Amino acid sequence: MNTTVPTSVYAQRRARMAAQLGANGIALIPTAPERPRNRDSDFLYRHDSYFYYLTGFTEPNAWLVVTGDGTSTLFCQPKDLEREIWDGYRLGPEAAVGALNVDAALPVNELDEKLPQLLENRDTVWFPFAIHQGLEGRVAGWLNRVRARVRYGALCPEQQSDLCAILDEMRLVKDAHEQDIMRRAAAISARAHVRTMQACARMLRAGQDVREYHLDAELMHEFRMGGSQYPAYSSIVAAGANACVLHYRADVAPVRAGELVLIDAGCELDGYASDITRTFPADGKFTGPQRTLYDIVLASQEAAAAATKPGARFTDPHEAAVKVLTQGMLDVGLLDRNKVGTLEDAIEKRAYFPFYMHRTGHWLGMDVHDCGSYVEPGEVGTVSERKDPLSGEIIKNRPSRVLQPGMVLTIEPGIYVRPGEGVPEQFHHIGIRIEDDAIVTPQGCELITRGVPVKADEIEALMRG
Ligand SMILES: [Mn+2]
Repeated sequence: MNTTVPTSVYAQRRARMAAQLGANGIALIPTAPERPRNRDSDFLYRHDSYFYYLTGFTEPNAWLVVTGDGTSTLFCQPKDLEREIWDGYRLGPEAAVGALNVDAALPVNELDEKLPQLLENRDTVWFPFAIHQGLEGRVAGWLNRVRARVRYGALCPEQQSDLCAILDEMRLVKDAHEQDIMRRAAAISARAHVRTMQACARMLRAGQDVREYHLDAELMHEFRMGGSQYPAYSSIVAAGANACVLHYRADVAPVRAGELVLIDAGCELDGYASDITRTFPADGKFTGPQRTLYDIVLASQEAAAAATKPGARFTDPHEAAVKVLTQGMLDVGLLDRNKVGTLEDAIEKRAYFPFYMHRTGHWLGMDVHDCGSYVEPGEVGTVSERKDPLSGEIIKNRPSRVLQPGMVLTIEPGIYVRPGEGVPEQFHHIGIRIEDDAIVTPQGCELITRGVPVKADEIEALMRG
């Protein structure tokens, strides 16, 4: 259970959600299942983000039921001394009412008996669609039990609605408690990147065999020393050419002096993710071509950060980054002016795409790719069509989300150079990404991950030891 946030905060979130269910609505929110890994071992347990957002409760086998009048009922594991000896402490329904600030708590083994009663005489049942395998079937089973009682005067809900539509909008704007946790998660991750860069240079200076997994271990050390429960996603530690594989993991490749290392790693703290990428020279000194591309990526990130402010669209930072990246590609000969034309032509034709093939950011929160619509809700009907210049497919454009204070997103431009016809050899196999986490503020944005330096000179200074 998270004790850093007062239980009243979760109660207020439940009340805000309840007010949107309709007077006769009811919402069902299960937490995540435990997942077997092999034989009788489970994967490390991670609660469901929606459930946690509304309860702060981290035990498995739990459900939250909220009715339109604002009444919250928790179903959780009953106290069981024998199970607790093996698996650990359980809060239990009796203590849960006070500890979690809910109106009622019941043992989870009574779920199938109690749910049909709770669903009776409601008009709409809300639950997260397409998140929990088998949930739709369980809801159907409970509704059938209600229908069997129609001849006794019971009314059965006639509508099912996606609860994510309500919760995604709420989660998109982070309150002060969430921002505080995210700043602390970001600070731990920043320290982990600093530690890892320094360890890399130090080990190479000492003549040691440095592998990607050694650097992964340094990250994990700092995450856990900072109190983080686990990484927010599988850390990417990519030495040399591996940086051009976007979803590479930390593997066994040797880390060599003269090559770059790309690390995309962030910890999860009390249910919230951080997400940082740094690219640094393994031995602490950029080569000329590495530095040239690095400075282009950094300039594009600065342009994207400047475009991250209230009233701007979610796509504005991406467009700002693409402009700087494409200009840089033209300047250094990655793109040939004679073939792609002016900067505007190159952007229009998406000529940068072979070297920059992903978006410049995503929402960040409890999930590393957090929920929340990227389309402005009031403008979903405003559709324009264009033909993608590369695939030829028709793309429907809807107005992108307008940024507002409290939204949190990453800013992560990059350049990835695979060898190809006309690609200058000095840049072959260089992959660079720079990623920071930004909270949109009333004035602009706050980069919460700058505890780890980002300027090339500062990285070199840090790695000199
Ligand atoms: Mn990211």
